[in-house]
Amino acid sequence: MAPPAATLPQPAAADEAIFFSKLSKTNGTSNGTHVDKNEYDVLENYEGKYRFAPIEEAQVSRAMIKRYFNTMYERAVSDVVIIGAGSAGLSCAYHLGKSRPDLKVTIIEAGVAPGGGAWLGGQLMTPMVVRKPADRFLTEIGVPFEDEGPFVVVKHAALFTSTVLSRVLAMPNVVLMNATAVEDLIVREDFAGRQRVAGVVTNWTLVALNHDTQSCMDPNVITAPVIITATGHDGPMGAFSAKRLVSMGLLKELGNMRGLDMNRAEPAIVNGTREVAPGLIMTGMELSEHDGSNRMGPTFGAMMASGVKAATEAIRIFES
Ligand code: 48N
Repeated sequence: MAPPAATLPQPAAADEAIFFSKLSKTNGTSNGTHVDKNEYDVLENYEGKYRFAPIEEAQVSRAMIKRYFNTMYERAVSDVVIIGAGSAGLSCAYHLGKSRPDLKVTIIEAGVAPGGGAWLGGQLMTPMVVRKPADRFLTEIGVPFEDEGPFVVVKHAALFTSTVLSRVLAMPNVVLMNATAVEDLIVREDFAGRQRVAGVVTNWTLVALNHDTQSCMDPNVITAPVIITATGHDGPMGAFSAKRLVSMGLLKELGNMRGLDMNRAEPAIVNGTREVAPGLIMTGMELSEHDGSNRMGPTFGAMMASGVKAATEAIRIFES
C-alpha cells in the first residue's frame, strides 16, 4: 500500500517555480513562438542539477511533421531519384551530390536502415574487402583501411557505410526517404515516341509489403527526369526495376545473375553501368540480374565504382 501523501518527498516547489519563472521570460511555451535559446545554455548545471528545457509534447510532433512533409512536398518533383541506399546507391548519391549541388537528389530506401548489404563483409564477418583502384573512393570519403597490395581491407564494413551515409546526409541537396518503397515506375512516351522512365511510384514499405492485407492502399508519386536504380540482387525487393522492366515489356527477359567469379564480375558491373532504358540508369548488383553478369561475393569495390559511374551518367544526361 502506498505511504500517505504527507510522507512522500515533496518536489522543491520554490526551486521549480524559480526555474520555470526564468524560462517563462524566454517564452518557452507550446505556442512555438520565438524563444531566446541562450536562456537554455544554463540548463546543464542549473543549481547543481542537470535540467532539460521544458517541452510540450505537441512541439515534438510539429517539429517532425513540419520538416518531413515539407520535404515530401518539395521533393514531389526531384531532379534525380536514386532507388536503393546500398553501397552503390550511396556511392552514387555522394558523387552526384558533390559534383552537382544544384540538383535535387532524392534517395528512396525501402529499409528502415539504409546501407543495404554493406553493413557486413561476407558470411556475416565484419571486415570489408575493396579491390584496387576502388580504394580511391575510400580515400576520398575518408575511410581508413589496411593495404594488402591488390586490395585493401576496411576494418568494419559499417565504417564505410556509416561514413558514406553521413557524407551524403550532410549534403544540402540530397534527401533520404527510408522506410519508403518504390512500388512502380512512372513511364511516359517522349517526343520521339519512346517509353521513357519519368519518376517513381512510392508507398510506405510496410504498406508495400502488405497490400494483400488491405485493398486500395494507393501509392504516392515522385517525378524526375532521371531515375537511378540500385536495388541490388537480393532482399525483399531485390532487382526491383530490372524485374519491372520485364513485366512492363521494356526488357525482353532477365539475364539472371551468374555464378561467382570476382575477376569477371567486378569489371562487368562497373563497365555495364548505364542507362538501361530511357531515363533509367542501373548501378550495382541489380545489373547482374539485368545483364546476367557474374556475382563477385564479398568484395565491394565494384559497388563504389559503379555508383560513381552512374552519377557520371546522370550528369551526362543533364549536360547533354
Ligand atoms: O546493398 P544492396 O542490396 O545493393 P548494391 O547493389 O548497392 O550492393 C550490392 C552488394 O551489397 C552485394 O550484393 C555484394 C557486393 N555481394 C555480391 C554477391 O555476389 O552477393 O542495396 C540495395 C538497396 C537495399 O537497401 C534495399 O532495401 C533497397 O535497395 N531496395 C529498395 N528501396 C526502395 N524501393 C525498392 N523497390 C527497393 N528494392 C530494393
